Amino acid sequence: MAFENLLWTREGEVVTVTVNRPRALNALDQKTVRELLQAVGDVRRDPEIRSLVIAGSGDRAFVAGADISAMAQMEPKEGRAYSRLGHRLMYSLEELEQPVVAAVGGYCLGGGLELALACDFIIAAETARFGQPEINLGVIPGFGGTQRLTRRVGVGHARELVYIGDPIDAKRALEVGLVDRVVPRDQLQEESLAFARALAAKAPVALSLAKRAINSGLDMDLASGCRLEVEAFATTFATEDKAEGMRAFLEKRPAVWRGR
Ligand code: CO8
Repeated sequence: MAFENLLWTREGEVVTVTVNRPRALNALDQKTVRELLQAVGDVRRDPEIRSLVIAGSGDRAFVAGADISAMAQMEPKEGRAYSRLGHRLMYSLEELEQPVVAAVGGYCLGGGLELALACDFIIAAETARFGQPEINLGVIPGFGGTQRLTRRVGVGHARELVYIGDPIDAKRALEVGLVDRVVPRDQLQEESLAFARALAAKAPVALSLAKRAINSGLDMDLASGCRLEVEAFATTFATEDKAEGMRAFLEKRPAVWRGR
């Protein structure tokens, strides 16, 4: 786990990956995006890891966007490649079997908001600020913001954030459904970890199937999504955890999940 721009910490079944470029407010250059892809791959390959938290180092930012000094030099060809690289990262988070929590303190802008939107949950400090300011740079969101933001907050709020580019505070982000909960800044780390631990304590196969059904279902019509759910539901019946979960209920004791 040797990363230049990330910190990797593990506490039991929960890993925290922290974007660590505080001098650039944790802006995502290509190296950082590649390292995040590698870190997500490391989590995917380790079934003992049951949930992932993504955070930003320092007090000021989660991630203040893609790296503007790098993008300033880019021609369309490099811009396309950078955008594709970012999309690979966001898909890798959505397709990860383990649930992912974004712990957002400070600025969460542009590519940083797109990173948070690819996570299953967004927990925000009261001091967090969210926005898609790309319009003010003469570009548009390029790591999935026009799509995932719209799916998350609806077309009206997404248009305003993307067309106007002004950031919103955590309270407003909660009102529009962009974030899942808001906590005091000094409790962000502990609250995010506690939530990740609660996720880690659930039946892992069932949770990953629920994640896949919800994420894939978002792109389907209702009937196709329900067919997907039937198959995912049936798959849980082939797991040891299903037998254990129901037996434990009937025996009035807590279940012990094996992830099989
Ligand atoms: N990229 C590179 N460096 C950054 C970024 C960034 N996104 N954000 C901040 N920094 C750097 C600053 O340049 C500054 O560096 P230095 O000290 O060397 O001058 C340092 O971080 C601290 O920033 P500020 O001095 O500006 O701090 P302030 O408190 O005055 O302002 C802000 C904080 C409001 C967050 C301000 O820094 C800002 O507006 N940052 C840019 C935010 C932004 O526009 N983000 C969107 C970028 S575009 C994007 O994310 C597109 C995603 C899709 C990419 C598709 C690929 C093609």
